[in-house]
Amino acid sequence: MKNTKPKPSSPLVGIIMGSASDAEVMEPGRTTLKEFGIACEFKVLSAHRTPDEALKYSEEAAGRGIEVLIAGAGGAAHLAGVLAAKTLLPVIGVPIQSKSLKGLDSLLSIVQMPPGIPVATVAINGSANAALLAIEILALKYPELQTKLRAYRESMRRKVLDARV
Ligand code: RP5
Repeated sequence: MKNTKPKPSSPLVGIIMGSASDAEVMEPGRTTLKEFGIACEFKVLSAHRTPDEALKYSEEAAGRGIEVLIAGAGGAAHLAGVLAAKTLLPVIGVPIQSKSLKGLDSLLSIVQMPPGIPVATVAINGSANAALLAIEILALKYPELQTKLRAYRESMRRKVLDARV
């Protein structure tokens, strides 16, 4: 029978970042997944500093039960594209705000993938939205995530309507 309930202990999402210096920006993604009861892997792997390990991770991710990848990188940010090249899993890229160009370099590097290998791209430093998009993808298979997403949106709606200004 098809498994339609995510197991809290087995990671469904891989959050990969190009440097330990990206961890703070990627943390809201991990927190968001946790709030929805989704376990994830949270790892540093670099497309240029550890290319072999990054490719191996991507190649083996689906076989280990990962269903969506999130990749954060800054500067000439090719990590998401490199991971996407080695897997059929959906890959969501998070452009990290860089010092010299404020993340515009990261954004364009990730969003401008040539045809054939797609990478979904969220806002600069948008790891929480990357996690929400990953949850929406997972919700196609796990109906309880749809229920949680509806409740999440309702709580946002309530906050706006109850705002006192
Ligand atoms: C990229 O270079 C990383 O994703 C990071 O955003 C940026 C800077 O890395 P560090 O020099 O801080 O390690 O590879």
